[in-house]
Amino acid sequence: MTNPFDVAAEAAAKIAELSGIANHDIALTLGSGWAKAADLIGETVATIPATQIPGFSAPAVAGHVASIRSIKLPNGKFALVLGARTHYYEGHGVRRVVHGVRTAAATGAKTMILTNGAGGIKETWKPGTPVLISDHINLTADSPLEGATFIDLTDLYSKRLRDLAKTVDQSLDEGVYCQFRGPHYETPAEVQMAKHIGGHIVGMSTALEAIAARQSGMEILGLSLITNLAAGIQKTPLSHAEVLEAGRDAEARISALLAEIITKI
Ligand code: 8IG
Repeated sequence: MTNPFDVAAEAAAKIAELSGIANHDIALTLGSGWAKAADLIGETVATIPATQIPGFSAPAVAGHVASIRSIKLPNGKFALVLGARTHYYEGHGVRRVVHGVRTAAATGAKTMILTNGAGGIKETWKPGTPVLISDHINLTADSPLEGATFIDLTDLYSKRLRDLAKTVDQSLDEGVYCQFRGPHYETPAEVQMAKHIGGHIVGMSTALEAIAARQSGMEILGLSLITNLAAGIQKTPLSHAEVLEAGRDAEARISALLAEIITKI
């Protein structure tokens, strides 16, 4: 079987060729609600359909963009924007899930910003609230690491970067992200379980990606947009349409926030 790091190196070489940018400094995965950030952080140098890059697959969900962008930041650094997240629930295996992160590392990125849309367990969080991820609980029973690869996950979501984000917006709260397999949302009982084991945010991405980013030596910033209160916390049933709507409503504000954070990294 092909080594996943070789595929990531091939992907990075193709990005360098098609973008004309030999190395990137920062990488971002933009989840639902965060897509506009790409337009605010700098000048787009190249937009590459993800399908032209080795190892990427077309996205499964409407509202997720399938392109990879190279952006020149005001400070002269280059950011790689991955708009083509592969979710674990798509069933292509965890290698495909973390391919974007490994590709980002292979382009030279030292910082990985992981964003997502997620459900909130804290009742004080209204839909549209951005939250810093302080740690995670991986409930997928899977790992991107293969074989006897023992990787420390202390301070996985960099305290330094969380503090930096708070200098931009002091009102930013933090929480522990629980990754469920999905694609179904949780039952109210599962949300209560997540709460009891120390979770504040429920989602279907990010934790596996963060583990791979740590393995590649990147510093990680995790941001969730709370698009809905988790099942049972919110009294009405969850709908994907509402989730997209909350994302759209908050998009301009959180994208500006992210753009400002990036200039400080
Ligand atoms: I957006 O309530 C979004 N993604 N697991 N639960 C899970 N994922 C989500 C949710 C949610 N909302």
